[in-house]
Amino acid sequence: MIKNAVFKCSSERISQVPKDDLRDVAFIGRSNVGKSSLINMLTAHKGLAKVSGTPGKTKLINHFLIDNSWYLVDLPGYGYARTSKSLRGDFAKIITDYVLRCEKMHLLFVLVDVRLEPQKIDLRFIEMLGENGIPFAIIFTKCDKLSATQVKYSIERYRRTLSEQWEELPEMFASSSSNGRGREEIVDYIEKSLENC
Ligand SMILES: Nc1nc2c(ncn2[C@@H]2O[C@H](COP(=O)(O)OP(=O)(O)OP(=O)(O)O)[C@@H](O)[C@H]2O)c(=O)[nH]1
Ligand SMILES: [Mg+2]
Repeated sequence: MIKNAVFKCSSERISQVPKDDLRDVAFIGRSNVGKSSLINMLTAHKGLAKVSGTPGKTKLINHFLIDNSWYLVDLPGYGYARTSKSLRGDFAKIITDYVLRCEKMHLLFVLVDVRLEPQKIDLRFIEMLGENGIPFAIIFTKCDKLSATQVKYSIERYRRTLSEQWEELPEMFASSSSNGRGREEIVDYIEKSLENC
């Protein structure tokens, strides 16, 4: 379990991220999917990461130091039209630089809104991760907004879609920042993955 979480720094580019040996666990996904909310939920710190109903809230790479031993990293979202000037392909440079080149990154979670059928932009992002050999897990957000049956159906649908391209499917978690669903499983998974290397 996470005992302590403190804001460390915001970076405009990857040359500015903390220069220590601590590893990053990062969250990416479309704007408004719930990345910042999930960080607050996992750490049980309301207001640690800034949340907003308006997409495009998180604009920088934000490092939160966890138990003095690793970082949770809140990233800007993709798929938000107003940032299109800085887009290279579909994704802003700050995102691709971090995800493809930041050596601190140890584990990446791609967040997907459980209410939506698989979205092209998420599938493209996942494909880019595959092409670059970046391992990741998927977290379905906002599960409080659907019934248990609908959540199951939606996750199955995602599995089926990914199975068309992937032989091995990534780890998947159902979450809700409103009711805390998924907290233990996700934190356990992170802690095991940090122990294992
Ligand atoms: N019901 C419900 N609402 C959520 C959940 N997670 C996030 N939200 C809401 O979704 C909106 C966006 O949440 P954020 O955490 O700011 O999303 P983000 O992915 O960080 O967005 P950007 O920083 O703009 O990329 C806010 O209004 C949140 O309250 C959830 O699990 N359940
Ligand atoms: Mg955010």
